[in-house]
Amino acid sequence: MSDEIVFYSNPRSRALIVHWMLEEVGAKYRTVTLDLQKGEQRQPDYLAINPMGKVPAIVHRGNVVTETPAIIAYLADAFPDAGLAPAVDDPARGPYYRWLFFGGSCFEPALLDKMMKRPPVEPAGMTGHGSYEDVLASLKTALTPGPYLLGERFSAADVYIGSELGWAIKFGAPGLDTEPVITDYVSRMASRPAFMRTIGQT
Ligand SMILES: N[C@@H](CCC(=O)N[C@@H](CS)C(=O)NCC(=O)O)C(=O)O
Repeated sequence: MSDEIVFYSNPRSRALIVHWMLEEVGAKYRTVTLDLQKGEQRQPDYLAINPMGKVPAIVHRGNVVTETPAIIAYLADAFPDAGLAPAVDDPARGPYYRWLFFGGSCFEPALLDKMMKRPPVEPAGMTGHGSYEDVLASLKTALTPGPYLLGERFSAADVYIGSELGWAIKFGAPGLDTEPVITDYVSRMASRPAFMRTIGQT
């Protein structure tokens, strides 16, 4: 069975996060670009891969993986030589999972609430992702003193959270570009060679 990863992507989407991760781990991959405007993500061939009709998705050794943080976690484990996931018995495995899941379950929905100006859901305690302000405060604490979410160690969680923070700053999410702990972190991420390859700056 081929070891090549098939990467279903669109360059103007969350697939960029997976693209960066593929470059970080040094995977051999082939990109299939879907035209989202033309609805290629809704064609039967692709719905057989991801019934959600969304990118990104990967197929590796016959395994389909969808959902950006799941793909990131899968690649970190599939390419252990890249050292982007602490081992299961490493004390850093807990914080690693914590921030990887926090990205998808708290940061992203809180950010979208804020950007879309959605009214707060009542009762507030039922909202699993809490408030945007609490999410940002948690991330600032996690990144202090840094330089990474796991302290001195760069991990796949940084690929996910770093990408989302970079996106959030680019699109003017409040409370970010005035916070050096956040802006320095995002700059650190953007200077990684794998990230620069992803955005075509090398
Ligand atoms: N929960 C998914 C979200 C993926 C997603 O929303 N992808 C968007 C692009 S960023 C998409 O494919 N949209 C096309 C559509 O829904 O028709 C993940 O984390 O990967």
